[in-house]
Amino acid sequence: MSERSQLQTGRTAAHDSAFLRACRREPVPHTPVWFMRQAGRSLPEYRKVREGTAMLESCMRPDLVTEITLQPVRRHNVDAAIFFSDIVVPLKAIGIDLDIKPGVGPVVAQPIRSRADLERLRPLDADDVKYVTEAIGMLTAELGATPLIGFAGAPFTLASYLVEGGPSRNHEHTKALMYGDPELWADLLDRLADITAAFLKVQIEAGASAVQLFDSWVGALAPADYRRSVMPASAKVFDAVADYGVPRIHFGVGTGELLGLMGEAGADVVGVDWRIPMDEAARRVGPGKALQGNLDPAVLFAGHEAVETKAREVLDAAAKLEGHVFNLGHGVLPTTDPDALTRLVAYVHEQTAR
Ligand code: 1CP
Repeated sequence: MSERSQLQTGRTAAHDSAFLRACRREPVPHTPVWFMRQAGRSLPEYRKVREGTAMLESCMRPDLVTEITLQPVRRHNVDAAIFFSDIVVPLKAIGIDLDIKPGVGPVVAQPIRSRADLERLRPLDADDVKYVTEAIGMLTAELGATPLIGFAGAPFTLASYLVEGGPSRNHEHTKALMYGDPELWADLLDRLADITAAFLKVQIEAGASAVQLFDSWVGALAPADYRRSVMPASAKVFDAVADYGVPRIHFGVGTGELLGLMGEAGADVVGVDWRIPMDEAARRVGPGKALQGNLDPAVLFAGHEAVETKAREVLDAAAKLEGHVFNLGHGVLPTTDPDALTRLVAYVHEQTAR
């Protein structure tokens, strides 16, 4: 089979999956479930295959990426796989000097804060990330009817790592640039939008059935600032991949006040953290979009009875949604008991079987 027809077969096989149907707001056989950060972290089999290989190096090895992406699908019976990579991979691929430090996260050697620094952000070409295309080809062949979610960091969240130089609580350098030099800020976000769009296109063209834009830290902004300084760049990313017709998911943490605008930016599915109930989130997002969420990841430490009670609350609040993808309100915490995740998937499937 040619590469192209293999890709068509992969996406066609996944087309009627519960996950893609829910994203399209079509009737589903059961509420689909997947977990942000399901690949890696809490799984002993992940720690084993990662032994002796640095995080970024793992992301560039198609054999490892394939294995790590498949691990949670095998173990938990989730309804979708998420591609194992990181939001900073495309930045590394265009030559930004950065590393992912264990226990810390992405660290950038020379933060980007001036107009001259912008020149280091050249456009991303598919050839810069051949290992991504290769890994997704291997993965879709293995996954069959299970859809693969591709992802990227949104311009604001990427900018926050680039401008701060690493993880940040208050994003003060990022906000200083945003408020202090709006023109430079807009140019920075525009360049990041192009890089992000190119990275998502590579993943879709290689066979990803859906994409998620992670704007993890954008909840640090007020709605007016989001609308003025961030939304145009995120909207550019969503527009750039609209014609592929694959569902586009948009997620951030602490974004209760931004949900309407995040939907407006162009997503088909809006991710919700655990701070507001799903019915209230649906009211804020408005009609015509599916929602994803929103069990507090910390609930998984409370024992199965509590997990069931809290998962039932999520399902009840989501009962009238046009489309619901069950997920956590943020990523799986590293010390989570993997069995708690497996049981949660089974519980949601059983409770929602139609
Ligand atoms: O979801 C999955 O299972 C796929 C793998 C994945 C994803 C979707 C990884 C692997 N990273 C991401 C996205 C990502 N990376 C986000 C958005 C999601 C979120 O909000 O959690 C963010 C903000 C990052 C940046 C990042 N990379 C952090 C957070 C640092 C901070 O600011 O607090 C960290 C710790 C990393 C490293 C990383 N990425 C992925 C893994 C498995 C790890 C840990 C690797 C290690 O140290 O061995």
